This record gives sequence, C-alpha cells and structure tokens, in this order.
Amino acid sequence: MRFVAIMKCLHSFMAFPYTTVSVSFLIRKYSTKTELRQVPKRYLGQPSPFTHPHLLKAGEVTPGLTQEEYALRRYKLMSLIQREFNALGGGTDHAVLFFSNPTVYMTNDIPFPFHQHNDLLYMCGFMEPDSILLLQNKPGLTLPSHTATLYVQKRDATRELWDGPQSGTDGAVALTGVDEALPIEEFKLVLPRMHDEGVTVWLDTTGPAHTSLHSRFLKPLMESITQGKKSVRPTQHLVQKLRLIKSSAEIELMKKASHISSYAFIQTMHSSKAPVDEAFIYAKFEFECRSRGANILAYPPVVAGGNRANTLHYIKNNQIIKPGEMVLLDGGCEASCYDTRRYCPHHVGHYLGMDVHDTPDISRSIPLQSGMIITIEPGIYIHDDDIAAPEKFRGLGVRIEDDVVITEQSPIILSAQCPKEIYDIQQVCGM
Ligand SMILES: [Mn+2]
Repeated sequence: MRFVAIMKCLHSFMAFPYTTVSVSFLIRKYSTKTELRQVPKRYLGQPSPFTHPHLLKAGEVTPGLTQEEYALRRYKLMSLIQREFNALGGGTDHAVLFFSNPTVYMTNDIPFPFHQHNDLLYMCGFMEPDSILLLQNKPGLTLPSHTATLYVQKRDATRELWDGPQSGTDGAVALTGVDEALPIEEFKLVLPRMHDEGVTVWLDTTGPAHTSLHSRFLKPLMESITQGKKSVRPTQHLVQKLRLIKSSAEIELMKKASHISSYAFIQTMHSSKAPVDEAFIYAKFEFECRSRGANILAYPPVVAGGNRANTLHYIKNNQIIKPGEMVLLDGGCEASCYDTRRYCPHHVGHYLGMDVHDTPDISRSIPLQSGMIITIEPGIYIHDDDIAAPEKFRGLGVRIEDDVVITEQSPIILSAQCPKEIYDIQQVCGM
C-alpha cells in the first residue's frame, strides 16, 4: 500500500507553547498601550497563563499571541477603516462589531466542542460563545484611536456546574487586554448611542454569525439604521486584508504546527499496513497530532483508499484499503472546486491561516507578499470508469500539498519534513 500525504491542517494546531516575537515597540509607537492586568487565579473559560503555564506565558492571550499583538491588529483595522472612510467622506463616529459563534448542539443539551468565530478570535483572542467585541472611536478623537469593549456572559454558578468555568468580565478583560469587559445584557445600552445620527456601524455583512444575538441586538439596530439612513459598512474585506499577512508570531505557530503534522504523517504511514480500515488511519493521524499538542482537527480528514480518492469530500472513512491500493490522506476539507480541467478538478493553491481556505475573498491573482502563507497542491484524479485513461491509472487520486511562507528572502516550506518522493514514502511505509 502506498500513501500520498497531504498537509493542510495547520490552522487547527494552535495550542502549544513557542517563542513569541514582541511587537510592544510598535504599540508604544502607536500609543495603543496595554497595561498588564492580573489574570484571576482561577480557571477561566479558556486557558490562561495562571491555569495553563505550559501553554501560555504571562501577557499571552492565546498560545504564542500576546495582548500587544491583538491590540496591534485592532489598531491596524481601525487605521484601515479610517482610510476607507476618509475616501468615502462622512461622519466621525464609528462602531465596529464582531459577534461570537453560538454553541452548537449535537443533540438536545449535548454540545459540540465550541469553535469561536475566527474574526472575533483574530481581533481579541476571546474563546467563549455568546460574546460581542465592540470597537469605537474615543469621544472627540478620530481613528485609529479607539476603545475595545468585550461583552461576555456573566458568570453563573449553575452554568459553570454544567459547562465548566467562565471567564466573566474580570477574567475576560485581564486575559485579553481589551479596555473593558461588560455583561452581554449591557450591550443593549450601547444601542441608543448608535441610534444617534452619524454613527457608522461596521460589521461582517455576509450573514449573522450568531442568530440569537443577531435577533436580540443587531436586528433592531439595523432597522433603526435603515430608518435613520445611517450607514452600515462591511468589515470582512478589511479583516481578510489583515489576516492575509502573517506576523512573525503567527509564522512561528505555523512552523510548530507543521512539525507536528509532518511527524503525524510519518507515524501514520509507518504503522499502517494493508489491508487496513480507513478508520484506523483517521484515528491514528488524529492521535499523533493531538498527542503532540495539536488542538483539534478542525475538519474531518479525508482518508480515501483506491477510487474513493476521486470523491473530493470523502469523509466516511469506513472502507477497507486493500493491498496494492493507494490511499489519499487529507487533514482538512476542501471548498468547492472551480477548476474544471478533466483530471485536475482542483485549484493548485490557496491562502492558509486560521482557516484551511483562508481569506477567501482575497484574489489569488495578486502579487505574492512577504508574510503570506500559501499552499501549492497539484493533484490528479482519474476515475475507475474513465476509459480514456490508461487502465493502470484508473481509480487513482493523488494530491501533494506543500504549505509555503512567503518571505523577503527564500520561501519557507513548512511541509518540508513530510515525505513526498516515492522513495521516501516507500521507506517510511517499509515497502
Ligand atoms: Mn488545500
């Protein structure tokens, strides 16, 4: 049995310690100072430097990413907003909103593991559901000077009994370094301010991330905005512009993640001998990733033996791989294909980051820039009933994905350690 290794799950491995690059000098330059508050000495709704010192250093919000880094992201967003708004003209009051994801339930009251909305996560690192991040200009001051307020769930003993500790307002503000954290119920108090003439509301206009928060808070706001002819502007293209270019700290995270996933591929190849159940390879790959510090596989991997590799989203992973068959192992999932060439129904690359298909609205035709991470993933897919193809190639699907950091000098190939040459794969598989 041969394996074709495809790496594309780097975004999901974000929870491990590593060296961070300080950007505090930039913060001082922009005078967006963050004063380090004492994180409460108790469990929060997410790892903190107090409870998880093996994951986070003091001042880090999420592993490897400091309060300064998050503050700089917000500063850069407000700068982009200011620039865009100057070009359009208009008032001076701005409110920028980011909604969390809701908890999604598998059945009745059993929740799936919570995944935060990536834009809110990118802007402040807060990982609890039912929360809102509000950025607004300071009264009388123009952007990018602003205040950041998190609206979070109030701590509730009954809820904590069932769902575990919550950060509360004190935990949220100390961990993330935003200016203020308030109970989510108080968000309704900010609505009257936004009702005032001249407030421009910025938010992701692609659809409600959180339907219940949306109907509680956003719908009345949007209705009043429409009536009052106040303006609503989209943020998604601005956030994607920021997320496109990775910081040194983000690149370090991706490097670490690559080492873990390359090692997981090698271990999985090494210990899988045909005949073998696709489920075994799935479980082995996940085990090897998670046991080395990976957080979670964000999407079900594709483990497709033989002709099943031609089903691009094959995730059933429940068939026996026979001796002599190839298997395609894909650590993530794919978006819809747009390239319709006969044997390569797939793009040859995309941006990579917090999402497998990161910053999807950014054109793939723009020049490469330092700090981008892209994939290069040539593939060939030949169905078993394709009589135009030589018989020996029918029922074969191969894709090899490399993940590449663009720098001012040579590119860094994050997936370099993953065996891809036929000889190397045969060695690892003991063939
Ligand atoms: Mn890919």
